[in-house]
Amino acid sequence: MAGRTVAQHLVDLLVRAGVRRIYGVVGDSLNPVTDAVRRTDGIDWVQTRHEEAAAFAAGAEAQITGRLTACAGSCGPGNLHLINGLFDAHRSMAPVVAIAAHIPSEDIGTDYFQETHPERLFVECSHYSEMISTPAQLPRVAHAAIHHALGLGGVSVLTVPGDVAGQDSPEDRTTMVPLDRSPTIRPTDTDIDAFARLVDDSRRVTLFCGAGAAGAHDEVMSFAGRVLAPVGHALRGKEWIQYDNPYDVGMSGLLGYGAAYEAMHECDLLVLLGTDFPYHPFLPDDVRTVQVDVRPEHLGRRSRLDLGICGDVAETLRCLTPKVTPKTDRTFFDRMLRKHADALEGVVAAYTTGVERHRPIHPEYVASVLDEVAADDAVFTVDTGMCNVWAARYISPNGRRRVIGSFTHGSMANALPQAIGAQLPDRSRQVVAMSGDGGFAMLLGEFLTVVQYGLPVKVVLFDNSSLGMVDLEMMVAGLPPYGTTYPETDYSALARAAGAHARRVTDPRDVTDGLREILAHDGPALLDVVTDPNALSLPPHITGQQLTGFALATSKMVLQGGVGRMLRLARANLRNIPRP
Ligand SMILES: Cc1ncc(C[n+]2csc(CCOP(=O)(O)OP(=O)(O)O)c2C)c(N)n1
Ligand SMILES: [Mg+2]
Repeated sequence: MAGRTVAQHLVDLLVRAGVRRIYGVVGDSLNPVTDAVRRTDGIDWVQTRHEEAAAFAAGAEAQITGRLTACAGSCGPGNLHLINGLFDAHRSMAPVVAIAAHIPSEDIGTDYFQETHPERLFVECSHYSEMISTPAQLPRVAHAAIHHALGLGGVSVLTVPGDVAGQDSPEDRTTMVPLDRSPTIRPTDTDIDAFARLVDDSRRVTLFCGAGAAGAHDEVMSFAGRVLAPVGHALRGKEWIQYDNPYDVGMSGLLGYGAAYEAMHECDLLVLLGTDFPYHPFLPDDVRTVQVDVRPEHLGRRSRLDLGICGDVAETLRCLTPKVTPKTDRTFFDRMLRKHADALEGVVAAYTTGVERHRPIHPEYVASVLDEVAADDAVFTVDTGMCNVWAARYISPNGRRRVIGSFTHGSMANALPQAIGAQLPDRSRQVVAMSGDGGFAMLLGEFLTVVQYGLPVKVVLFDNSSLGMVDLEMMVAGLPPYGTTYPETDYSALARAAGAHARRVTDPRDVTDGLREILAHDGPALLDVVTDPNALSLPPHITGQQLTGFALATSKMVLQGGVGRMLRLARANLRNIPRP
């Protein structure tokens, strides 16, 4: 097509690569891009209030749809604001192209008004970060950006000076590679044979799964069944692996529960499947370890590695399972299932009965009711902070629900903008943001975005007037809480002033009704639940030192922690143990 500008050409390429919307905030240097979006069918501009939210939303849309998404910011501060959301998208491997508009090309290098160097600034949060200095570069550089984001999973950043974006673009004869069909990576036969030998030589095998086990539920179950292996998971593996799992022994890590830690430490072969689980103190160093990952650079970077397999989890297990000798000794497996059920019974007993009458409202009660009343295919976006703990323990995955958060980057304020990106591609799907009051206030302006677009996002606000997670961390470190509290704020009044439906609940008897009411509302809605700031949760494996610190500061605090519907699964799995 002749007579296109660089911006128009770029937008056309993004549409061909599957991008349906560009999230961002407009600006002078971005005008050629936004104008091209305005004139192009099949792509919309989504106007967020803060560019960080634009990047979070783009990352969430990519995680929900699996498609390429995009965000943009104007020169200098405009695109600089994208950075935290881009870090999150990149570390979640969400394919996102970010357009960083730049100052006029003739002024680069003169400390010009708003001058930054986006092509340098974004290097650390992208696979590809390049500047388009002349129109002739556009076709190949844009293709490279798209293919890096889709092919490697993560962010590409294109820095485009406003004047270059407005110039005429050259002809483009490059064919877009259809990257929506990702290839299957199959390990070599030598690797599979070595893997099978290790499994056959081991009496007690444990599997530990991460987000890389997405789409491999059946393969993991049949392999676990053949070798009688307990199956644990990391937080990001939970939504793919924990449901319909007769081998479940829970989650390991700071928010862990159940017997995953024991199963991983007491086996003689640990199989890590698609996990880049970062907390090496939770991984054994005296157990033989096999790791399977499509990304060879992840192999062995967290733990001991006796065999590293580069391959898809599902494909690797499809090749491996028929080659291993079925195991018949159930001793270890049954012991771990019992341990798991006991561990869950233990915390449920500690999680005081009568919580439905507890005032201030106990956040775990809110999460457990939300789990019951939310849709079977709901998307939950979860704020960093205590909401992470409540979602990990109470939101039951089922293979249709999705749970996304800032699980690798660990940024606050992710839930609300991620809900925007999760809702826009499908307004009929229930999207619930589980927000902390600190996180919600941090990107509060995005609630106006939700209302502006009439998105039926439901915000469940865990309003404890505090930065609760940090309160807990300070106590664990033996410090008195400091800088962690906020004055009480009626967020329901704020939400109503913004034009949404909202309700504030302070009485636990209103929680179920309040949740049902906002979920049923046809439009943006918020439930401000005034929750107990002293609802604490501790990982099952804290050190003595941490405990001492904790004990120092905790004299008046109540230590509680439930596990919701997981106990039912654990009890049901126990029934599968054959009677002697
Ligand atoms: C951008 C950012 N700033 C600071 C932190 C450190 N931090 C982690 S959780 C948290 C508190 C979150 O408070 P809130 O959203 O109210 O959730 P709560 O833990 O109280 O449920 C803080 C300050 C962070 N992770 N990200
Ligand atoms: Mg809070």
